[in-house]
Amino acid sequence: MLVSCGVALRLSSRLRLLICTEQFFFFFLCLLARHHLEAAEYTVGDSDGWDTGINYLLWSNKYNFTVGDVLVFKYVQVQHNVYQVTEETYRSCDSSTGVTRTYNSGDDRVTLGEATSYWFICTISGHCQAGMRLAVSVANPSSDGGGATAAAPSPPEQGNGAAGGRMGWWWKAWMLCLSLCLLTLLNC
Ligand SMILES: [Cu+2]
Repeated sequence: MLVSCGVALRLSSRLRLLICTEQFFFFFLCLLARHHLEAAEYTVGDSDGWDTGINYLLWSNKYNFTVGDVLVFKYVQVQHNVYQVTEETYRSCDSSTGVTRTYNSGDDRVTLGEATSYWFICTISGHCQAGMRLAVSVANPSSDGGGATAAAPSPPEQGNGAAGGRMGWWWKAWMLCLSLCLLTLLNC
């Protein structure tokens, strides 16, 4: 009787620890997920940064950009720059017209504030022609990848794929949380 009582007590304290741990991780995950769904930060070109010889069409097709996301252009300051331009200037690489903003810090942060398309080029001689141009289309966060996406450098089905990626991230985090809880239970 006494033994079974002790076991019950030990089990219940384990259970309490489990619930406590799980609540902590769930709270932590909620914070992370909320931040993740609200805005994401993308380093243009990932580890390659903003440079010649990189296919930025391929890069931008990997992601589903939503309003509030931030593009970070990283480059050696005097070697490149970032001009936000019109679609026409993006296509012609002629920056004598169609420039809406310029950046040259080498670590430029551009907030994608509207559900529309954005175009960027580097205006150092020959760089735009050599591939230093980027087009991104930005959707509203509430859209499920189709409707509100701006007319479109990237194909519409891209949206669903990237939304799936976000969901996948959340699911992985949830599984990690469950694994940690299980580990806590086994170790105590
Ligand atoms: Cu350049």
